Amino acid sequence: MIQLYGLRMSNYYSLVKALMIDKGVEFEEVKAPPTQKDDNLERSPMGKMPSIGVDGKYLSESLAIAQYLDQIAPEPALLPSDPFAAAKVMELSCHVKLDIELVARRCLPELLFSQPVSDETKESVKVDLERGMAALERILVAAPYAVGPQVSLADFYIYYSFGLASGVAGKVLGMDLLAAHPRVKSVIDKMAEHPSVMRVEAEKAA
Ligand SMILES: N[C@@H](CCC(=O)N[C@@H](CS)C(=O)NCC(=O)O)C(=O)O
Repeated sequence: MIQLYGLRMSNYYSLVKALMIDKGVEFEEVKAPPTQKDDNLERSPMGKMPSIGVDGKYLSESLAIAQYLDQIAPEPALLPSDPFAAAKVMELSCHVKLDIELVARRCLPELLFSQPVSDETKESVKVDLERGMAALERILVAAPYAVGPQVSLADFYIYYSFGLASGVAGKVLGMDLLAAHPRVKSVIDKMAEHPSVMRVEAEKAA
């Protein structure tokens, strides 16, 4: 049995939970807010969520956890079997994570904690988000999933990154991040109907 540490409100926690459900891996949820306390740092060296526990050992970072899950429970696969196609899924996931979600995060303190971010930060986030969206458009297939007919890891990163990124863009930057990107929106809408995602969202709302 794997322990999943974190809180349901976290997008990356939700992503890992959806992957575990998809793969039929047995897990239990352990409430663990992000802190700099020793027990949390032992699980996650930056004190973030999520992390998982496996036989008394710990692993953090959603991408590393996803790779681990794909190896212990290969079906349904998160990556195509062709090595180059698999690397393209990782490429897309990295761009979404680093060039969109992480960029939007710079404005998260204003959205979540009413801690205003400077106009300068907002301007730079807007510019960087536009650049990240353009990058995503260049490599997105959206037919109907991110890289083609099958769900892959990239679809989970898109779904769980845009919840945060679109919220920040709309509420803090006054920007509709998806308005000019109907193909990205179609992938998000498709993933909203994915059974594991539906269960995660329902349990989050409960
Ligand atoms: N790169 C990490 C990011 C995890 C992350 O940013 N988690 C957020 C919650 S969604 C967190 O713990 N934030 C608290 C903090 O940064 O201290 C991953 O992919 O797992």
